[in-house]
Amino acid sequence: MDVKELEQTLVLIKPDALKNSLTGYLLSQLAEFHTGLHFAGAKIVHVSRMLAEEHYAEHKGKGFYPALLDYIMGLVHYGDVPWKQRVVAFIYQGPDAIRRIRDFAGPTNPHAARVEKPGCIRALGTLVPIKDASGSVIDDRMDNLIHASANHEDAEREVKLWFLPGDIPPFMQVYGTEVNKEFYYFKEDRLLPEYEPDSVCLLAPGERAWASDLEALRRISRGETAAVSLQYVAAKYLINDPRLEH
Ligand code: 3AN
Repeated sequence: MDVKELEQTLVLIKPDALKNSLTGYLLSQLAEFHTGLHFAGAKIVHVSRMLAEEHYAEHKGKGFYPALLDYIMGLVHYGDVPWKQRVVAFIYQGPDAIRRIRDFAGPTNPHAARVEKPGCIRALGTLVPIKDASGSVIDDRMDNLIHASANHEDAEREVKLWFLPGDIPPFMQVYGTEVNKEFYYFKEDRLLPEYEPDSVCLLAPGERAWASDLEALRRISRGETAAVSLQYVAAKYLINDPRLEH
């Protein structure tokens, strides 16, 4: 099968969709019958700040960025109930998967979605004013229920950020993997070659990992610049790990 047939895209069912009991509706909208796509991965994730920052790295510095992190971390919709702070992450796979899912999701802004594409998923979302300390409205937060990768580059980055190779059935894996040969420990934003108290083992020898992550870890451990940050690699290994400061 050629790679185009196996195109993957990341979908996140966001906390506003969970809160409004829309998960089943969204999944039936995206079913194979409608989209022609298949699940390649699925997990329930308590989104750490590290993962949220990496997922939305392109928006860092924008006015809505802090509110966007709070939103994806579930702090907006489940601020007082930590165990409900989660998203459901999926990889959908199949021909033209990125564009097909984006078509079902619709425009980013829920108001625009209602006008331009009534019936699309995001038409059910809402806009919430973001206020500064003095109470003045500085922007809007877009509660748009679903995340869907925007293009091939984002899809690869996002699938590898949220999923390990072992989360995906072997015949559905499209990105290069490699067997790791080193120990990599992580502590306070640093990469360590050996265990230190309170460090977390990201990878041990013999484990299969994304080849691009291993290349990044080798470069970072030599003090060289890597294509992705240490936080980008570490965030995935720390998904749902209670040792991480959430
Ligand atoms: P999409 O999710 O359609 O790919 P992105 O990647 O540009 O859109 O934005 C990611 C998320 O950031 C959106 N889902 C939305 O919640 C939020 N966002 C994007 N642009 C704005 C904006 N101008 N004001 C407020 N929130 C925004």
